[in-house]
Amino acid sequence: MIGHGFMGAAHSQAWRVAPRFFDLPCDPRMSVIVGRDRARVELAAQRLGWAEAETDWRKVLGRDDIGMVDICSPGASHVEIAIAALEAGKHVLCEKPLANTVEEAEAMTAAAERAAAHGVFAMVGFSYRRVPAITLARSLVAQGRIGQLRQVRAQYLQDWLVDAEGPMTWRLDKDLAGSGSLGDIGAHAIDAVQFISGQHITSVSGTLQTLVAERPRLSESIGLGGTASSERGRVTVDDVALFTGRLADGALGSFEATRYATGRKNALRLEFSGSDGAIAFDLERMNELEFYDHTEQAGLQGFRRILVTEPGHPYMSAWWPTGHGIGYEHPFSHQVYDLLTDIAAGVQPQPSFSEGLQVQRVLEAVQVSAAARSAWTDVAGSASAAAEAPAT
Ligand code: SOE
Repeated sequence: MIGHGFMGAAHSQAWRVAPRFFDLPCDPRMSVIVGRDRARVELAAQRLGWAEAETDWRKVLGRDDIGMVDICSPGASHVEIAIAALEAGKHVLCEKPLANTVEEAEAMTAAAERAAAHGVFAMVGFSYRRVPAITLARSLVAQGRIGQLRQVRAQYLQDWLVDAEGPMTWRLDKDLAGSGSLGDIGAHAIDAVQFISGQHITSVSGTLQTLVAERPRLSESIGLGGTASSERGRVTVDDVALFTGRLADGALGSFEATRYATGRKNALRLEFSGSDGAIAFDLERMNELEFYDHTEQAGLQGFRRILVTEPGHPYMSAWWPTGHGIGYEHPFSHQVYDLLTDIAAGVQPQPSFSEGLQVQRVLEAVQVSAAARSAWTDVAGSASAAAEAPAT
């Protein structure tokens, strides 16, 4: 594993837990965790359950006992590490967004395609695809339960930046993170909409805005620790991303990603309105899915709340008795399960780097549109995108 911040901790937990709840085709060993600072990475190894700590990821790639590299470091590092790992014959799991730019994502996708020809696979970590309610939503749409999709509403709302004196972090630095709310959480909204609808976004019209231009720097600018200093850092990313998107079959979507939605902690809200029904989801109530069946008898129609905790629901037979919900961390274990199962079967795990690249193209189209005062902008490659719906 490369990186030991928020995502490093979440993925580590999944590597520890998945083998105990799922029948995996192999018994993964948590060998080495890599970080730049020796003392901190050693502490992380102990806390997160890794056998060894290392400060140079290149050394790890040369080892025969390493079969997979899990990249949880800031976006700017993804391209170099992922390509080197694939070329060294290691499978790769890479956190989203795939990269900081479309060019980087293209290079990573090309490397992944070369590696796949030799049975070495790469996957991008859009973990919310493995929230059982989201997986269920996708199958309801695929079964035609909402009919023809006409409109989508997608919001990813957080509020951890509301305090204007909150510290700078790498997530506010374009050189490290690529973009702000757009790539950090908007990427999830884009992937979830495309995954559930089975359609790509083909064109967008967007606006981006930075709300707080400067923040106090911590004595250490990357990571969780550090004390505030009097020095101030410039926020170089968007704080709010708003855009309209057209899906391949003509449905219209509104998208919002912000970390300034006071009171909303981690609300990925999705609503799909179709000719025969509708689906609604909110990550703050992640064990529930709302479904409205417009074909039911008039006067008795209404959104029904499905508690997605039955053993027959996706992934749920591995966990607790009916009604005993799961949390933020569980989809990461589902991700480990699917990843290892597909690799063992010699099948490309989803989402592939090529799907990560397509999301990156949507992000870029929003940026291009915003720079042109919201001019409608095609998502690169979207002519063929209509024919290539996201894979299951
Ligand atoms: C990881 O999947 C992630 O996107 C984080 O990078 C975000 O910051 C988080 O809030 C949602 O999950």
